[in-house]
Amino acid sequence: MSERPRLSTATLRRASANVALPSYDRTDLVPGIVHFGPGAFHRAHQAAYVDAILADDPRWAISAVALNSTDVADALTPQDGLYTLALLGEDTRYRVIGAISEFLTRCDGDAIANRLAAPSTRLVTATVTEKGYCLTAEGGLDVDHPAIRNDLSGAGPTSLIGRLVDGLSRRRAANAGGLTILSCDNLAANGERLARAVGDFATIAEPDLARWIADTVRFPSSMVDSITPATDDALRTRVAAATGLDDAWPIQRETFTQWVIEDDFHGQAPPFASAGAQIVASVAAFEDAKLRLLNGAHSSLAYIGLLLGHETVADAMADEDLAGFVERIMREDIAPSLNPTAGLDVPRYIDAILARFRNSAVRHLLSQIAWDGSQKLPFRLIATIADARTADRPVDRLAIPIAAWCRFLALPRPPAPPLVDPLSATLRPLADDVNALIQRSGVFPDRLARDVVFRGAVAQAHAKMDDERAVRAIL
Ligand code: CS2
Repeated sequence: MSERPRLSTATLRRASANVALPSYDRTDLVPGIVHFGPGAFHRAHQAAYVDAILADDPRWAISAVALNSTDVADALTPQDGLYTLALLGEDTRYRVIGAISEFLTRCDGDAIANRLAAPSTRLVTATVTEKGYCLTAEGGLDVDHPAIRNDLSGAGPTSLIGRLVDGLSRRRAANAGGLTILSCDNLAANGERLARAVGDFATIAEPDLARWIADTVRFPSSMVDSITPATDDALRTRVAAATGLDDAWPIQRETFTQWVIEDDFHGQAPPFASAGAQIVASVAAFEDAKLRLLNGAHSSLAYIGLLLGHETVADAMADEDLAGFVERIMREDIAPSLNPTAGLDVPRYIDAILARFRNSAVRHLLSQIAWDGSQKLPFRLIATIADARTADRPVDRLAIPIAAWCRFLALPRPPAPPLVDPLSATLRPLADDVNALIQRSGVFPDRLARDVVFRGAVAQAHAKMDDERAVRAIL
């Protein structure tokens, strides 16, 4: 057993001198934000921005709602919600984040609805990953999704959408006024999609409420970016050695961070700009560039890299064949799909992303990025392919990561990493036949599923991926 004290309010003063600590008095905190999904990304990204504004206004603390597992609450409640953020670099820096003032879990249904209804709550944020939105391929609420069916049956809400509508209903009854609900997930037009899902649900469950929501609740979109590898024991050991305190669940991320938020708030917005966020009239161009270039390249590296036996993004980038392929797909296939009016210097943006991927201080597992391909690929690569077909640009190179995904699905496991995907039961039987996967998985929009040019390009790439040498040869 370690002799070190565990991180908590009482032990904070014993942290090593080089650790940055909350600069505000945590006893003053009032939760003004309800956040759904306090996983690693939220704790590395939005919570760090909130941490930076609490000294100016302690009424923006976070009430963190974990919808599924109670793991985070179990680990951090004994630490009074405190955790360490490691900012990875040649000289890794450590910062204790104090922005989360309470945890609620799926057992606290009433408390969650009350928080959403409280006048002190002015902002709701969410990082529930793509699958947490329960959307159909066409973008509306999937009313056949088991969680949505359950929530519409009145059995008590379980999904993000069900919980939001439940809380908004209570807020309206309490006359607590409007609210801003801000999606922080990697979905194109994330605010619009969330608004539509909440609106669709409310229209079925409580039509009057749907009208109230449309009039009083704002759903700005936002683009979020910071590479956040999952926590492992090596991080726990490094954090304990560097801070002098044991932390059950520290978080690590690269130093780069970006948050672009659409300026569409109900009432007062938190002063996130003072913490480095960009508040802009429209985030669409930022979202497209980030999802298609960074996340599209990430998923390409993951599926092709795993077939080539690589473990991390930095390993995959050290493979010149693969790094060259990814750079070409970004510059020659993805960049032409972006809206040129965005005011973004695309070549420099690509340079910066490639440099971030090469950062060997960040040990980002390809298997982590490979999760949930059915939910991620539509935003990351499939939309780019659909645009390329409309504009009559070639799709042969873009077809290669799709074919690699298909090969990845069919790998024997073990030794391949487990298949983590909400559609795994549908995908596995289709993975031996790339045409069946494209036509019957529900992942590809009808237009592409019927498109013989696209299907032919994927089938051709797929046929040439029998072993590592063959995969390398088509890059
Ligand atoms: C990654 C993202 O795991 C993944 O799928 O592509 O989490 C990526 O690291 C972030 O979006 C970077 O902002």
